[in-house]
Amino acid sequence: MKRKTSVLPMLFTFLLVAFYAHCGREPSGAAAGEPRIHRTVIMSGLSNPWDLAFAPDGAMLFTEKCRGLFVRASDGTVRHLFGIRGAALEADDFFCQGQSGMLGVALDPAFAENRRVFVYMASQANRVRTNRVVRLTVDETYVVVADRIDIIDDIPFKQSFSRWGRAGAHSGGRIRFSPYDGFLYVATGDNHDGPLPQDLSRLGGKVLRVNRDGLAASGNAVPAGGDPRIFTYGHRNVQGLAFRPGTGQVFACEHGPGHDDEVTPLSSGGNGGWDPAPMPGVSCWHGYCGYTSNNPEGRPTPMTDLIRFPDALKPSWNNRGDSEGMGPCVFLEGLHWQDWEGRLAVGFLRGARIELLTLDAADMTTDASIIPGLPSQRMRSLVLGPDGALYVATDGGEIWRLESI
Ligand SMILES: [Ca+2]
Repeated sequence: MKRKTSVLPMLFTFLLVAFYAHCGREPSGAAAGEPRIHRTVIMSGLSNPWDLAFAPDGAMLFTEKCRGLFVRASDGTVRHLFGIRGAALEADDFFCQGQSGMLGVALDPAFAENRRVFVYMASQANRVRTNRVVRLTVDETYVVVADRIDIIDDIPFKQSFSRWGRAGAHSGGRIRFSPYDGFLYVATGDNHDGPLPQDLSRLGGKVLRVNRDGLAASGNAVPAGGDPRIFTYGHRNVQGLAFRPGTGQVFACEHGPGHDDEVTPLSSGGNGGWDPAPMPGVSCWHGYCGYTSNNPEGRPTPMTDLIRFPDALKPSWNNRGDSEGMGPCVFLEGLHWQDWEGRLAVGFLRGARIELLTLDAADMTTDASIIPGLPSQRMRSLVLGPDGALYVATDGGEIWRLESI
């Protein structure tokens, strides 16, 4: 008797194989040697979270642009530490406008002993408003915030609306301690002010390098007559700072003008080559040629002008052709990242993605790929947690934990 063949077991097997194949691709589409990424939303409903930092006890400090500094303690409790009314320490001079407000946050490398927290914020303490780097102390229970000292109080702020945008534009705002030299690096912006990035007497359009009191770091090689707190100059609007594992090389991730987002390895005293001031014979609205041309030939103002500044800092990577709002960046560290270990993760705002850059020994980018499977969100902050996971703050109000599995 001929045995009857049922299609049901075959169909079941097919569906089972298809199911596991599908699971294997989700959510990251990992290739051999690449990690799969598991994403967890650990906070949501926040108002423009801008930056975060982890304490050794597991607490996560984070900023909201228009409200101030918060902590999510290791037990999940959230407290408002500093900023508008209701915070443990209120700041009457704090305000938010345009791209400015409470931006970067960094913890002292010796936080466990000295409990010092640093934030970058807009202040109207003086008639001419500025961005400031403010130092605070917070007690071990995250209830008492005290000892406010404004260690840098003279970072330029865009005072009013212009043809190029609103007040508060291009304020920079990322602050990071280098684990290699121990200094605090501070990213500032050009304020839509043409001469500012190449003006060595003012702090806009720069990367600053200071000690914990805000004084110039030793080894800042700013040209003679310049402000000694300047580490590099000639920047547009640096949004990310990262330190390469192993060498400590500092990188700036910089928001471009409609073309040319840049990732640049920095060296002390270097000129980033951005000069949006009009050259002789050129006229630009409000004296700012950042979106047009600063030169008689009509070339778009370059992010790195190697014709006028042949010794300018060379970018490692240029998101050529279409600025997509480069924002934060951080190196992935740890063997759990597999093939991604040592890559530079770069977040994009309008581009709504995270790119991974592979760098050679000379800090130049040899390959770029996208972390697959993530929702399209404006990526505002990227930080490695003490657990080795990558934490992401989005403009949409969420904080994610990206774990490699
Ligand atoms: Ca540049």
